[in-house]
Amino acid sequence: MFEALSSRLNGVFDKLRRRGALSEADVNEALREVRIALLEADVALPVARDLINKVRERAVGAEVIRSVSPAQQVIKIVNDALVEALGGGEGIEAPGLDLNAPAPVPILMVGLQGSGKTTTSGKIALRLRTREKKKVLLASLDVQRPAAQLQLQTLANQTGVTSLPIIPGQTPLEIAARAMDTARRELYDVVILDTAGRLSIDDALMDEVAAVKAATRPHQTLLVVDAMTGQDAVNTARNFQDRVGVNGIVMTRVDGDARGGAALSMRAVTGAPIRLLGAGEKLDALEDFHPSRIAGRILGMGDIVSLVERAAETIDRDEAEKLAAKMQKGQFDLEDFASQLKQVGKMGNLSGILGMLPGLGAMKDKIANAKIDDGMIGRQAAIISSMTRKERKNPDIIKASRKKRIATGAGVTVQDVNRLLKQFDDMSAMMKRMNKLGQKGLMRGGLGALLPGMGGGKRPF
Ligand SMILES: Nc1nc2c(ncn2[C@@H]2O[C@H](COP(=O)(O)OP(=O)(O)O)[C@@H](O)[C@H]2O)c(=O)[nH]1
Ligand SMILES: [Mg+2]
Repeated sequence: MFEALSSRLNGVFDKLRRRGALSEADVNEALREVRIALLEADVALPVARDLINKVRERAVGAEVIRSVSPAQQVIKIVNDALVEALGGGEGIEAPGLDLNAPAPVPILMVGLQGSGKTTTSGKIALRLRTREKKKVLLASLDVQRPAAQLQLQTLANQTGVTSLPIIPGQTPLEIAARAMDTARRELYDVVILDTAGRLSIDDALMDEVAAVKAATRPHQTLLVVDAMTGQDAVNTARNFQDRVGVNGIVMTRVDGDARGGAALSMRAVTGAPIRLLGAGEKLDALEDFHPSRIAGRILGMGDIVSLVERAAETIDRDEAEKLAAKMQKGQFDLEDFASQLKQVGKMGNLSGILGMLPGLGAMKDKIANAKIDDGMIGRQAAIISSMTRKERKNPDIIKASRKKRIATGAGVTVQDVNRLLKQFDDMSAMMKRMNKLGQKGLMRGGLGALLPGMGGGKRPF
């Protein structure tokens, strides 16, 4: 999400930075371009207009134009306005889920069909069970699709939480009442009520959802919207807010290439904060929504905090320390290289990771052209696993016939094998040079060498 917007804005700001001194006209011209970029990213018109007006008011002041780095000031003002639009501000880090109510806390999931309600219910259940040690009951009120209740039951099994037993023929209201009864009797902390969606807004859906809401009085009514639907997501949200009333939004499919404007419009249009993001089909692909980090990502400043958090969750610390020690002693071999690749692979989508790195936002296109794709890691790993243990420990013995055998085994060409070996050579050489720089330099060198075209290596395959 946000790639196009991010690269447009970076273009505008690069131009501004090159100016040096800024006149009021320069700022106005830049803001006009920012406005176009926002609209192209599907930000709702009034939201874009307000944001620009706010920025202009703050930026056209004499201090900015006379300051040492006027462009930087303008960017900072745009950043702050984006954070505000995203629902953040002084002291607001991330709204997250609000469970601050007597147990059992009811959470009602609403939204259109296919927006991701059921999947998100499972994700929230998993997170509450594992991170917060909550006792969670999942209940499907979806009597529209025959398999819907079973879908939730399966998710409950996968996440290790209980789902309300299915009684065929019950109405959503009856199921909701039974869920709340069960939760009170069996002392659940949280009850997640997953409702049926429709393909589009209709009265029957709204009435049904409103009735369930009135009967269960949920502490959180979460509207689930699909980021890929852009402006429609905003219209859907407005409708649900008017007719049902929601106090939180979950935006799903942010792992896709949505333009992101909906995220920027939601707060202004509905008054409700985006609380969570769905970033994939897997049950652990749920993220808190951090306005300031997202703004940083949009402005190409990189979301280094999220990156470090993700790394801390996925990278095996012992393994990393072992590798670092080996690097320092110059004993790093292809087996270690493969292990490093595996760690990077575990962190997920490579371009997603790159997007979080500061300064790389603007390089996105270049990276895309260099065709760094996630398959690359897999192919490199395949090449290394086609080698014998001896070859991995001592790559120098890999000559023509061995290369041919390895390439055939990995389903790649001999050139691919050569490229990998060259990359490994570059990396080893760099490590030796960096030994003097200590750990920090090493880590940087390690990552750089993994990203051909940016570090020591050559073109990726
Ligand atoms: N890529 C991606 N797919 C998602 C996400 N959330 C849900 N899905 C998929 O969207 C489809 C519909 O989801 P579902 O939860 O059944 O939607 P519901 O009709 O609102 O209950 C399923 O195939 C999900 O795997 C997400 O964050 N990213
Ligand atoms: Mg569903």
